Amino acid sequence: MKGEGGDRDGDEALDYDALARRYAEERAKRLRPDAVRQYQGLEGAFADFDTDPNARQDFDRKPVERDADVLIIGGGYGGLLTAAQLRKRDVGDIVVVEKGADFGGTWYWNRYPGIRCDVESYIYVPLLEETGFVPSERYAKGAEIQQQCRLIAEKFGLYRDALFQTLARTVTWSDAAQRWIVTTDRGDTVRARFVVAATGLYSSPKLPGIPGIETFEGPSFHTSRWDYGFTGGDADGELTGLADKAVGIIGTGSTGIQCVPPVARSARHLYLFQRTPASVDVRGNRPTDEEWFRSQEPGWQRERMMNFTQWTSGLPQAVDLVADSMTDLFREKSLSAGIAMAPDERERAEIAKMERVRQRVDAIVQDRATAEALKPYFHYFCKRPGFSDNYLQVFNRPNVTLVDTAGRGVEQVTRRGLVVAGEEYALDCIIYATGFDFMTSFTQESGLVVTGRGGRALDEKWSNGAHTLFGMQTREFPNLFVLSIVQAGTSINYLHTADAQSVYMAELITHCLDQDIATVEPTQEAEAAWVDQCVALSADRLAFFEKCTPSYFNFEGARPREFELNSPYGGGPLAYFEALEECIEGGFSDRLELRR
Ligand code: N01
Repeated sequence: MKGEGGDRDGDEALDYDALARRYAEERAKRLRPDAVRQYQGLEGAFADFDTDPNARQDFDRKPVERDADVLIIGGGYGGLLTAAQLRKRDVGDIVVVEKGADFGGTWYWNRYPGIRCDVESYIYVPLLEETGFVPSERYAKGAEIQQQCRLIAEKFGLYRDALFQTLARTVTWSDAAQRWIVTTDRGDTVRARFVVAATGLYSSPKLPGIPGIETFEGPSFHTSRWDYGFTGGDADGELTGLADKAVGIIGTGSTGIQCVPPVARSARHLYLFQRTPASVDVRGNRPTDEEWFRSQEPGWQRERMMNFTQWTSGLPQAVDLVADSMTDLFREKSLSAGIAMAPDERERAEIAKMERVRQRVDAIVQDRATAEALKPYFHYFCKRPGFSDNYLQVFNRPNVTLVDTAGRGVEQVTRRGLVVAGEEYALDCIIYATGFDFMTSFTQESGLVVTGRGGRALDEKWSNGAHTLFGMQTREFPNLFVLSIVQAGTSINYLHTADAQSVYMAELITHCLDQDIATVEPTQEAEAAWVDQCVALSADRLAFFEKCTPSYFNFEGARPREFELNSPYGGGPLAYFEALEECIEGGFSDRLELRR
């Protein structure tokens, strides 16, 4: 097979040893002693980067003081799913505290041009059967995905008690009241029986610590705070404000490859600053066949989600319902066996896959030097795989320059622009597509100060990494749930994991409310056993990521102790879902201490 999809027949002829050496060399070029410390958040000197272009700046309201059965921090999909499952079980008294001015979370903040889901929308966008929403395309635009968030909030009556443009600050357990006392930056106090911290996986944007970053005189912003006031247009592109501008984008991850094409079409000139090339495979988006969509039998969405997670967990099924570029990887015999495969076999399979991605670059990009610079040399799963049918094509445009930094990154930001290899590129605007803090520290990313029983700080308990049952609960912090993928089994479709977690939380909370159970927390033994299991099962993952090019997946190539503890559950999503179901079916008491 030849062409844009690459040459599968040529895999046998690959020099695997030479490529493995090349991967190791490329990794070595990118390792830095400051690892994750090379980045900085949008605070302190960079607080200006954190203004919300979609919120009312003059928004004001009186502080709220009230009780609630459940307080959910975060109105993204994690919080919405949990609230929806609770409502389905008739839990009425729910307050959602949300930093943004509406529901949506990731999809509220990220409105950059070109934004879409990278997992098929029919399995990514949850509760489609409940709201009746039909995504217009297979990989839906961000605005549609946020629209579904609003529909869920409306359907389950969540607007009435939501506190928007509000940051939860402290979450403190009161043994006397058997409640969490939650305070916010608007002076609110909510006394809640249960707290769900659904603060998101990608909610803490980061900027690169490039010297001089504060000196640039033109506009600059992070992709999750896109400034349409400057660029003009909207998420569909046509950024009319850029017609006479030289724009610099830093970053070529999933966000970079989505926002580069619309900027390239609109700007006078686009300079794309690349440290590591992305792997970019075929996307194949297409409009939804409404007749097909409406002919689906009840329960179809969960079935489709499960089928995708089974395939992408290396468990081939009779039928591949999603059948896209993502499951295609796992349909290839070599990779479908990959999960249980010997490490060297897996390595060869991934090298072969990446070779086809490199062949695709050659098939699309005309300039040979640019094509060479765009070829990724790392194992396919070291980073989240990228898919696009218009990203590589932009490098054939006369108004686009790839500034490859040979793995070193941008050297300096000046008043006028960016410096690479001693050369200054004069720019009217700099856009940072540089990603988010990820699995580093829950308290740091969420900004929450959580204090449990006896004044124990969560920060302190988790100072060397998380200690949880199922990634969601932790002893000494009764009635608290944290929604993340740390110590949780994660599907490539994160919303499948969030769905399973929301059902677990809703079942447990409802059980406690119905049975007058005042507090619930993991037993000492259950928590220790889960942590031990997570550590034991993380060995393969750690060995794999030791060979990977630096990224947020592997703490930028460092191996801190937290890596073992802050990893996803190594048993995979299917075993994780089973463990949750078993716990629900067993009435919770095997692993949890339930006190009246
Ligand atoms: O962030 P990233 P992202 N000089 O961390 C580069 C999800 N997502 O926002 O690779 C130059 O992946 C850095 O370079 P390098 C998805 O899960 C989902 O793109 O580290 N460059 C890299 O290219 C995704 O994985 C969707 O060498 C510098 C980039 O910045 C996650 O969000 C859409 C640099 C950061 O890439 C994060 O993706 C979008 C420097 N000094 C995102 N410092 C969906 O469709 C950093 N970089 C669902």
